[in-house]
Amino acid sequence: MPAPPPSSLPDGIRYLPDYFDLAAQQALVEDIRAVVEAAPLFTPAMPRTGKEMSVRMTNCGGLGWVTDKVRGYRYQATHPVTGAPWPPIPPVLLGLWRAVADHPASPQACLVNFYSGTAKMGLHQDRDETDFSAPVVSVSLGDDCLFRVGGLQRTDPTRSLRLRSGDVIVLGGPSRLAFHGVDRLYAGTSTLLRNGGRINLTLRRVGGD
Ligand code: MD3
Ligand code: FE
Repeated sequence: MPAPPPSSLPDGIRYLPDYFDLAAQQALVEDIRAVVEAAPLFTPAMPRTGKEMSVRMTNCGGLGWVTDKVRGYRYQATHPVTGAPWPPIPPVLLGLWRAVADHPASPQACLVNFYSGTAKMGLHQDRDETDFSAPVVSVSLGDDCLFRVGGLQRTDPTRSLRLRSGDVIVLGGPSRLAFHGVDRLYAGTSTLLRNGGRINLTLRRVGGD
């Protein structure tokens, strides 16, 4: 029997493995430590049920993505616990956007996801933005994870990708509304973060301007 054709990534996804070298990853971690000092990680909760997510989050940029039981998913200009404005997006991430996003305007939000060893993120679409013409640009730091991406319907077939520290993915065009999630971490695969775990950064345009 002939081998099956290699499964390709959905249209519009650009995978840039090892985009950041080790020194750049270390510098980014320092930038994110400063963000987390100004804007502590919070535990997001699902709308209505109030069920807590296993990923902890914070943001930088003019807007940040937050969620809680009562008010649900949304972008807002201030931290949900401290009430302070989000710290600015580190310059290196603005440079990354300019280099890979192929979009004229700067990112308005950078969501910082922190995964401990057992954290995961169920299959979902990112659709709390109003401007889907801009891509989402993602940076992975720390332990490897198993990332999954499908199509525009939850039941469409999915592809799995092992994301490693320093990898960048650009989710644009038809992939912008693809279902995706993180099935698991591979603990102990990176020494970048002193206490292990994984950080994912997503640069976004929110719209409404
Ligand atoms: C595919 N984060 O924050 S990043 C999220 O690794 C999120 O923390 C995951 O899903 C993480 O919403 C995945 C890669 C990613 C981000 C946005 C996408 C993939 C995407 C939007 C559309 C399609
Ligand atoms: Fe997402």
